Amino acid sequence: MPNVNPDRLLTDLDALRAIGAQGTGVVRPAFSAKDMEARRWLARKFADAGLETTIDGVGNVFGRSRRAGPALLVGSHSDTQPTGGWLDGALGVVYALEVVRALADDPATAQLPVDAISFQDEESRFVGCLGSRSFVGSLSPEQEAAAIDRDGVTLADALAGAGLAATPRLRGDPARHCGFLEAHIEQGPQLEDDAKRIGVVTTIVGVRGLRIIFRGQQNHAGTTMMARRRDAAAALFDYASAVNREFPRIAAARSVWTMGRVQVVPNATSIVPGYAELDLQFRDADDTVLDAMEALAERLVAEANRQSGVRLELQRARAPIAPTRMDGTLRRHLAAAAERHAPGQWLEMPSGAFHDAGIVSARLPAAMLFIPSIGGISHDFAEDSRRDDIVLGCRVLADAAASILGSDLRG
Ligand code: HGY
Ligand code: MN
Ligand code: MN
Repeated sequence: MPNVNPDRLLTDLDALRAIGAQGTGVVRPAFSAKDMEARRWLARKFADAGLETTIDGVGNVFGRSRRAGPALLVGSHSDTQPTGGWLDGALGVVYALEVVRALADDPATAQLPVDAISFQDEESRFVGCLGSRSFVGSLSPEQEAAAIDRDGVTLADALAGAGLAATPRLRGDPARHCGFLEAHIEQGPQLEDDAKRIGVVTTIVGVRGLRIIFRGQQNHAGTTMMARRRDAAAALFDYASAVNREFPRIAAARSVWTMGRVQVVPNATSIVPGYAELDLQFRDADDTVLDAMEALAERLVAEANRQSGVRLELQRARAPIAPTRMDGTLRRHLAAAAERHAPGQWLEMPSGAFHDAGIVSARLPAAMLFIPSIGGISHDFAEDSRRDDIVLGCRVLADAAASILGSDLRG
């Protein structure tokens, strides 16, 4: 059995947390100074664990085992949301490091090859899952050219600022890897609600994002009578109300939609706004439901343009991510390991968050393991998990990795 070292695991997780720490959370947006500092730290840790380590041209940190393949690729991402939790992504990256060391520490598994990776920009500062898209060859030149963050920084500027513009980019070699495992916090309440300690993921949701632009007429808040106004913010509020009224009619059981980014210009109390932006993000595990939601969003724009003096325009706000199913064979190895370490305390479940495993699954068999999030909280400084759940999750992942590499999956 691979020899996971709890102190070593938790010490490294706490060390990574300290890079970009703010209160109980972490601020390490892709390509920021703290993100790159964390990547260099990780590269040193991968090298100390005996891996041939590279930080590639989009910031992916890749540690290649010196043992002959096919190898198992294990990892996640180490960039965070603007106000991120300390475990989102970081858990799976430090688990990958610990799985490498745990297998090496056991003579029975010491020859099994595990490659480790931290992908870049999973959190969509520029392109959601930028690093895994680049690694599997699905990052389009158009996506890259259009990539700009919410402060107007382009991806090209960020790459240059991080000193990566001329650095070669790694492309995953399908002959090198028999599969990809990603461990992650659940980021939701299901495991805690069901008193379970391990989740084996079945499907990962698809995500789409639209931006609705509202163009009206800026004017004086006192002298412009209501009938004469072309109030961009009022039109935005009406549109958002229409979404919340109409989306439930076509939504499926686990459909979600979020309007978490709003801009009103000039955002002043005594001025009728002439311009506004609303981001509408929606997710589901079924592409036909996503298609229906997108068509409804478009219909609501057309209806608003027929009724108000404010002009609405619909733009795509992010690279879409398609729903994906996790690999059945890898899932069975995760489930068997979960039963060995937490008998009866695990379940199979969908992921409401998207993950690099969803992108990688287009090129490699991929599977995911969840540990519980306390209170189901994530994408918030309050994000946390119990230390014993963190250790248990790593033991299950290491055990599953060893069983996968010992199986005929390696061909
Ligand atoms: O938003 C997501 O699902 C991921 O955590 N970035
Ligand atoms: Mn994540
Ligand atoms: Mn996240």
